[in-house]
Order: sequence, then structure tokens, then C-alpha cells
Amino acid sequence: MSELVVVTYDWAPPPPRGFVRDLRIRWALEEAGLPYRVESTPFRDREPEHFAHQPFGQVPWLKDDDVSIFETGAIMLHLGAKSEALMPKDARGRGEVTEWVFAALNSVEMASLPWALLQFSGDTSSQAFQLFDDFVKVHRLAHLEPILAEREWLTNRFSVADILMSDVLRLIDRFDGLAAFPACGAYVARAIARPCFQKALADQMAHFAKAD
Ligand SMILES: N[C@@H](CCC(=O)N[C@@H](CS)C(=O)NCC(=O)O)C(=O)O
Repeated sequence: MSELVVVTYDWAPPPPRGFVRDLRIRWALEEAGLPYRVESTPFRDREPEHFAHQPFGQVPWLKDDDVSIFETGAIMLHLGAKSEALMPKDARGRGEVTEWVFAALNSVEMASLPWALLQFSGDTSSQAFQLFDDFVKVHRLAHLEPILAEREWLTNRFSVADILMSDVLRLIDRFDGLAAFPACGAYVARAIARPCFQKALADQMAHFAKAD
């Protein structure tokens, strides 16, 4: 069996803890029951070695023996191919999961991330915030809501798509953005009630706390 290593920062300031994206990878690996270890890279002084693995100096990346992969979406697809707990093997099932992986990152997170950053900086009265608020709520959550009202998971079973979508929605929820979308809120609650999410979260919190 190959050696799987999740690389994240050695430390992070308190606000993003619990939301640093290595959590997505830890969660998937826990769901798959694949053994892995976690390595640290400096948060403050990012070395050339870091940029060689992640061109923007971000985290996480995954090492799978001599393969190194960055971008959480790409890592999820890589892990999905290793475990049916994360991604079905049949072409239809794989296609459905893959489209929701991209929807989570490319259709929802592309708007929710600037929305959350503006929330975080307290800039909620600007025109820019109004633009992203409409984008997230009117053009994304309002469409996701009836879908999630009828389904437990995005496809007919839990998959990497749910890890990504629920993590994306979790950040919106952090700033109360799901208040008018109860099915989205219930979906996040279902996802984070999973023991594998709870373990991943506790492990990430302990990892950063250790470096304080
Ligand atoms: N699209 C990337 C985003 C990675 C990302 O935003 N990582 C954050 C931590 S969650 C980071 O490293 N931020 C520090 C920085 O951008 O300098 C992915 O999904 O892997």
C-alpha cells in the first residue's frame, strides 16, 4: 500500500483553524479508512520546496509515494479513485460525483469565498458585498435548497462531493449565511455529525494548538 502524507502548515492563527483545507483531506482519508500521516510546512517562511509542491504557497497538498498533488478538488478525485467509500466505480456514479465536485468548488466556492472574506473583514455595507451576497444566496443557495430538501447527499450516497460541498457551505454558515436556507443548514449538520469529520476537525485543532 502506498504511503499517504497530508501536508499542512505548522501553525495557523486562530480564526481559520477548523477551516484550513487540510481538513477536507483528513476527512476523506478517515472516511476511506486509508492510513496516512500529516507533515508540516512553515506558515511564516514559505520555502522554495513549498512552492514546488503548491505553486501559490498554500496548503494542503498530498503525497502519495512519489506523486504530489495540490488543489483539494484534485486530491479528492485522486482519493476517490482509491476508495469506493469516497467515489463509486461505475461511470454514471463517478460522473455524478465529479460534476458535484466541480459545482462545489467552481460554482459555489468561487462566490462564497469572496463573500466570506468580506464578512471576515467587516465589509458588509459595500456594493461589492451586495454583489456577492446576491450571487451566493439568489443564484446559488436558492437553487441548492430544493435539491438538498429532497436528498440526504448530493448523489444517491455520501461521496467526496459531499465533503467539498458541506465544507464550502460550512464557511457560509459560520457567518449565518444559511439562515434562510434550512435544507442547506440541515445538510451541513448531517455532514459534520459524521464521526470522520469530527476526528478530522479535532486532529486539525490539536495540530495547530501544539505549535502555539
Ligand atoms: N483552491 C485551493 C485553495 C487552497 C487555500 O486557499 N489554502 C489556504 C488554507 S485553507 C491557504 O493556504 N491560505 C494561505 C495563503 O493563501 O497564503 C485548494 O482548494 O486547495
